[in-house]
Amino acid sequence: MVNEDLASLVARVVSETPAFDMHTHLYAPEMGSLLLCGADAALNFHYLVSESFRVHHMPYRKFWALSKAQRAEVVWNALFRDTSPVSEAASGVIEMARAMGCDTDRLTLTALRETLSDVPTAEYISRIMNLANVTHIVMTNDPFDDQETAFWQAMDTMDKRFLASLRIDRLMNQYSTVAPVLAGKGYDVDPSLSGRSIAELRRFLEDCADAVHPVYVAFSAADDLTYPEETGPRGRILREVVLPFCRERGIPLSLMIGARRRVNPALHDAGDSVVQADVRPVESLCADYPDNRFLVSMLARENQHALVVAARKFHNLMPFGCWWFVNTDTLVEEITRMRLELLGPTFVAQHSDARVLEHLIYKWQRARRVLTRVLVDKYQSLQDSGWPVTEEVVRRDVERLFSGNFKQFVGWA
Ligand code: HDL
Ligand code: ZN
Repeated sequence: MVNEDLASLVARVVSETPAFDMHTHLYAPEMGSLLLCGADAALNFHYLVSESFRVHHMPYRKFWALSKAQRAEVVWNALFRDTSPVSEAASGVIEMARAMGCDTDRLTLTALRETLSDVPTAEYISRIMNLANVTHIVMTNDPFDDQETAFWQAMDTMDKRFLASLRIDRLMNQYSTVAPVLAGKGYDVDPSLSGRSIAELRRFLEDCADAVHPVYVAFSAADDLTYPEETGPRGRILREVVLPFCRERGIPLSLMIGARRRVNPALHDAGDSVVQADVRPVESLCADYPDNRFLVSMLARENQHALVVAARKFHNLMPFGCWWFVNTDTLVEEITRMRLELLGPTFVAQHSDARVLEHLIYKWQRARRVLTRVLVDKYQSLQDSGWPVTEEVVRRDVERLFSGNFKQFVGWA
């Protein structure tokens, strides 16, 4: 029997505890149109785009020929008029609309467009971060995205609530393609990693980090990440460039494993899928590099348990968030229970992966609802065993799960 006082205490503390959103696709407002917000951006979110095709079955070419506003209309009609918005992403639109003041009992696309803003002013950003109770937002910064790097020189003067991470998927997974791009930027590298390539790749990472001051370095992989990796350039770049760079810079490497890209290319960003991967390379990396720290998130539900067990073996391994296809109420609850039961409150409970500013609202409301449910259950068991569960210990644990574990892991001052 849950003690109502305990349930309301946990709910209040979880609600009051700010979150440090350690993985998003948001950008500082000074980076212009890269920071997405507003109704049309929200309805063009790739999760909703892919779900809408299951309803309207429009030819891909016809859909992509539409304007952003027209695509938003098609998505709205499919997911909010012709069917019920019960999916994670569709119901999220209703939640954020309600939080922003819409009458959701008669919500229209027009009302949504009038209530949300397409312009991310400082006030609008603060309003949404306050609603979501998020204090910091970690961006995903791609050194090979020229539209984005055009802003990098000014990074130091940008909104301090937005922090950088260095996302090096293209270096790790498409080195033969980026080698000539790097050579064109003055780095003496070649596709076979001969000559000064390794030293120059290290200089490239140092130059990127000097510009954006990343809190971590990240790359994603499908199920092809092996370690030691003898074939292809990724193994050498990882061992001889990235790991020493992270160790000497004192920042973790984030491995995001299980994303199989462009399974349906016609869906663009919505065309990626999931694949079950092997956790053993993660264990071997943690074992061989005890002075490196590894943030790890895996995309397949089937990998979650082995990742948690690996985190029991290696304290330089920090599982984080419930990523993308496992960021659903059902799987977030399953994963959070698994982690609490095997790790205690020593992991990063969630990240939003927000692509649109207003996503912060529903993704963190969801995260708080699920964490509250799970923590009430766990604290109730403790209390039933006679252990004192005070507001102080609940607040300490939730602060760790929402920010402290991450900040400590990345050496946040
Ligand atoms: O690779 C990633 O960081 C993923 O999060 C992808 O960006 C994915 O498209 C996404 O937005 N997931 O939420
Ligand atoms: Zn992401």
